[in-house]
Amino acid sequence: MGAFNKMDLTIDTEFLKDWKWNGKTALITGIGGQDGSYLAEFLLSKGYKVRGIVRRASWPNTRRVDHLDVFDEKYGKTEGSPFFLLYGDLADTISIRTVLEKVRPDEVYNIGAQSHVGISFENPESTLNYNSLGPLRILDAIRDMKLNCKYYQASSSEMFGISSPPQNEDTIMLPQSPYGISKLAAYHLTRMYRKAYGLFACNGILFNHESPRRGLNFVTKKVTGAVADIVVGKKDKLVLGNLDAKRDWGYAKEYVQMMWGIMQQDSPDDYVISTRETHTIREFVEETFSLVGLNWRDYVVTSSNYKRPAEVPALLGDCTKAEEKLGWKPQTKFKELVRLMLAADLKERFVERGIINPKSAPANQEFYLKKAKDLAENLKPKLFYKINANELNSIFQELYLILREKNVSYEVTERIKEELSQKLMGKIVSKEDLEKELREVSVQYKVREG
Ligand code: NAP
Ligand code: G4F
Repeated sequence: MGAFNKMDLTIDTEFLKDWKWNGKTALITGIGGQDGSYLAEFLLSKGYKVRGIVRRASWPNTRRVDHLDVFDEKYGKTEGSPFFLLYGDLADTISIRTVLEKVRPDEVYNIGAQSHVGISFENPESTLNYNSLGPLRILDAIRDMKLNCKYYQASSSEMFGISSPPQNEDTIMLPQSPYGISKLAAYHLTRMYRKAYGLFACNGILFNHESPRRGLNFVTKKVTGAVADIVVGKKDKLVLGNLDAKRDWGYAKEYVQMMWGIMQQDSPDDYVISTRETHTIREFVEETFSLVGLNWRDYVVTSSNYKRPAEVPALLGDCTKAEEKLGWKPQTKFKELVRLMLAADLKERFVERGIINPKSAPANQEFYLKKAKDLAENLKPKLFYKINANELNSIFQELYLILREKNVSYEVTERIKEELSQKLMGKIVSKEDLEKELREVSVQYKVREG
């Protein structure tokens, strides 16, 4: 419970005490991820026995579900236990078949994946292995082992790529990343196993969904985490990539309920789940900073390091089918999502820094936002420069003047220029840092000249 409390503002596990089996067993791949953890909670609350696949890691990768692991003392990893984890890997066919044989699930939720689009450009091969061949391994094992179970595939709005918004189940899919392509292959495999072999296999085409449990290197969590860091003085800037892309962001805790809803229909099908609202990354940033009374322009710098070789410019989901057939109605939209993510990060930082006592930490968002505003009032933002060729030219002009006044030779001036170029090019530095560098160079020069 302790570690987990750091991620959500509040968490209720009381329902676990009254757990009663509904007769069904669910297997979740990627149970240790954002969605996996919410889905496990949701299915347990519905009386499912939940089994999760985790892969071996040298450092804990089960933090998001440790609070659910409360049954071992009573049951161990036995047939009767409401919840336990098994080792497995989407790249390992043997492990998948072994787990399926042991668990014999009624419903399989395949939500494990290499889920980061940016990283998929750097690791395309393993991304396709986990995200495309992983589903194939599971689908084919279900077919071959003649398991009587339903299959959910975590498909993604990233598959739409450059197709114009709004996107729905009939929109052409033109993915822009190895990740998008890997998910598109899995989407088609799921449809093919449904058609060719009659499997109850469904795709949930989910648009971006976020939460306090979101991975740290996705843009929303990066922004809310950075604002919390800035407020407590742990950070003084936030470096981002493309601010112009638009995303349709919803709340993960609500989205996982639709994963289940899709599996409860009479026949298998594919559904878009979204909020029908889209916002730029810039708007997300602006909204987060403004909640604590700060101007984002004082803290945010952009860098090509976080830009992708190809981008999905605009996502906006048309979820009419899910509304009509599943009764889907998103409750948490953009502004509320930003608030709840930021409040959770603020709570974590305040506890970490001893600003509040974890034992008496209140559960309402307003408390954290108000305290953050008070703290932010005293912040003095630094001015940051991203040093590029233009910036260097103006720095050198200043330097030439200083050095000329001191009668420094042309050769020494050029050497200093070279040194500074190497040190600063591509870096993001504050005005203060820049002045310090220039001062250091002139001192260095005096020593050399002396
Ligand atoms: P996440 O937080 O990154 O979780 C992914 C999970 O998959 C992690 O538990 C990870 O384990 C596991 N995993 C990765 N590679 C694996 C492998 N080879 N074998 C077994 N497990 C593996 O992702 P999420 O946001 O919860 O997303 C859940 C699913 O929905 C993913 O398939 C994602 O692609 C898809 N999706 C997400 C969104 C979204 O906005 N969140 C939208 C559409 C679709 P480790 O902890 O060991 O890495
Ligand atoms: O938060 P992101 O990394 O999410 P992205 O690429 O939309 O993918 C997420 O949603 C998909 C559904 O559409 C999922 F299938 C996928 O698994 C994942 O959950 O980036 C969102 C946007 C992008 O346009 C990116 O270029 O934010 C832009 N961005 C700008 N600066 C950044 C950053 N993204 C990240 N991760 N980090 C940045 O610094």
